[in-house]
Amino acid sequence: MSVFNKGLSKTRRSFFGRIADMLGSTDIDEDTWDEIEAILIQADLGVDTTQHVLSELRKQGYRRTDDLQQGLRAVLAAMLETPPPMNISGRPLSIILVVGVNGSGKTTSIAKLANRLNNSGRKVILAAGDTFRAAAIEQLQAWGERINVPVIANQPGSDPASVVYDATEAAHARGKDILIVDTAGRLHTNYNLMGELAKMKAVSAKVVPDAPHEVLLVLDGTTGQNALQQAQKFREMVDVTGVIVTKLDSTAKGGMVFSIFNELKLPVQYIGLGEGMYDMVSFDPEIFVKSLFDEN
Ligand SMILES: Nc1nc2c(ncn2[C@@H]2O[C@H](COP(=O)(O)OP(=O)(O)O)[C@@H](O)[C@H]2O)c(=O)[nH]1
Ligand SMILES: [Mg+2]
Repeated sequence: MSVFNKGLSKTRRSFFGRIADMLGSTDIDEDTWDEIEAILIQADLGVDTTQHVLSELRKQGYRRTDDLQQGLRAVLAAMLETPPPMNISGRPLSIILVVGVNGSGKTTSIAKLANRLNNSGRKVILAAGDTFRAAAIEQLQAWGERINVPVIANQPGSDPASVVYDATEAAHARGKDILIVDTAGRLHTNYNLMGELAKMKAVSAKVVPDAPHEVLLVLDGTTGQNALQQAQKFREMVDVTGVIVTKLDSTAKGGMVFSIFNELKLPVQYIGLGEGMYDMVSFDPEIFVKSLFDEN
């Protein structure tokens, strides 16, 4: 079983993998459409994306449920896209800002990404920009030690923008080519996250023109459609360039990935399929859809 296949087993077993059994091999009637609609809604594609899928399917004029199943796979696949290569040439220093609400999986995803890049020969350095809690800084430092990537940090409560500045200096001094910045994600009204992110962006741009080169939004896949609302909030604060969807291994709501494409029109760069260092894969539309339907 592939990483994809194993990681997506909850969504597959609860929904898409059952479609064949549910629909059987008969003529299509109104009940068929109701059943498909129910499955898509339960898999958390959201109302708009579900309606899009149904209308695309109805256009095909299928008569038999067997054809409908194949058609569904095709319509779902057509919504997805292979992510473009990230803009991280490393010349000069490439900066990746990672944003998202607390608990979405930012720090873990940063470690996984840093490890991938490091293993492919890139020279990576991390900035502990979530300075609100000591534990957040320590968590990134612990990962840094495990994956053998340096982490630039300051005292808890210090200005995250100055951590970013220090990290760019360190990156230059140590000949690193990619800086990944961890950030805080408290969406409280009395806390100026927008100001904090804007300041981190400004500091990056001052040191390296065009930085940050990528702004990756981390969305918790287990929160389904709520993650889409968070995404809208973050997009109002910062120019998001791509998405990492985490925790798809622990949810049956994997259908939310389709609405990210259909409604947010943002590329999904990676998906998280577990807590371990290697449990994050580049998003591949074909393998994703296949893994949602087929056991092998
Ligand atoms: N099952 C699973 N857990 C994950 C995944 N990514 C992150 N987590 C867990 O989610 C929790 C929060 O992650 P963390 O990186 O601290 O989130 P942050 O607050 O956004 O930095 C931790 O317990 C992680 O181990 C994933 O892809 N799958
Ligand atoms: Mg964190």
